[in-house]
Amino acid sequence: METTLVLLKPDCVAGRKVGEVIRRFEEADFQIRGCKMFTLGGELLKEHYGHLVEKSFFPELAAFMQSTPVVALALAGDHAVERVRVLIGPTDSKKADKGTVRGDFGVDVMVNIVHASDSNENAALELKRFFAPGELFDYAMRYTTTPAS
Ligand code: 3AN
Repeated sequence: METTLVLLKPDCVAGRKVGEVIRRFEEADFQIRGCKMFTLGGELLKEHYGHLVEKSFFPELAAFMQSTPVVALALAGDHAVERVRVLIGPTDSKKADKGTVRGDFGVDVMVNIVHASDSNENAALELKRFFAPGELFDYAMRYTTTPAS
């Protein structure tokens, strides 16, 4: 079991795809361990995109990421880091297959619906970045979701 960090970006939130994207993750057997909505502050954004601050497109990326609140998810499941990346498709939405989240809803490399951790090391860092310890939950299924007949 692994836990990975997913951010639902402004195009996902403003485009009302939050429910659909979360449905896909749940259907793929991921358990939501954490979920919160917030606006990305400048410091947090620079920390998260530290490897991109020097890039010419960073101001555009920052403006996009701060244009609406985002939703952070902590998703647990078998090989969660790799399986979530497969489910969302490659960074460039134009190169993503139909049936992947980015292939179905993304526009390009920036407007690409979601961010997801790309390694276990980064998942650990990113979960810590976006969730306080008390905001991550461990729980088991105790009630059925199938209505009694
Ligand atoms: P991923 O999010 O798939 O791990 P990274 O780490 O290469 O991809 O890029 C981080 C984010 O930076 C991307 N999700 C995208 O929003 C943005 N980005 C990457 N390349 C560009 C670019 N050429 N122009 C604008 N934004 C970009």
